[in-house]
Amino acid sequence: MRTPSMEDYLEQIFTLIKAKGYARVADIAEALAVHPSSVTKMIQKLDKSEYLKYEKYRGFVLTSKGRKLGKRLVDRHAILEDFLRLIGVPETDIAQDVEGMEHHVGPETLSALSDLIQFMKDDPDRIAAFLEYRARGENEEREEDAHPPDHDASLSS
Ligand SMILES: [Mn+2]
Repeated sequence: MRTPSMEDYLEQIFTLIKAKGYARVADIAEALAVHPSSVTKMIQKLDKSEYLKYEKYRGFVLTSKGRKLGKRLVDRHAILEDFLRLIGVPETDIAQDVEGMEHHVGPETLSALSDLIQFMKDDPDRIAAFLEYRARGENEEREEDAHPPDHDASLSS
């Protein structure tokens, strides 16, 4: 498994604070499946970059810079998740794929994806047409596997 990045930490911290009002090292460690000492190290790094203010024994709070970026990261995650779900990616793949994709998606791509999602949702027929198109393709592939095309027949026709 890949090592969570600074963005993953900030995203997780923002999510925890939004849900519970605070983020504890143990909760962050559990959510990201890392050792608590890695969390402490990253918190110090985020503190140095002024995304949060770390106070020993008292925990930490996000700065406005940290809140702003945290929100952007959480939104980006949500948009990508929405997008994959919309195009019919199985739930079992969505979480892992978003984790891999999100760090590479720039604002222009995200904005285009966001518009595409809206475009599709504005008219559910568009989504239905796409899903149907994909289902048809999959059926054709299955048929081709079952009956490999006869080359002589296709040449003579
Ligand atoms: Mn994420």
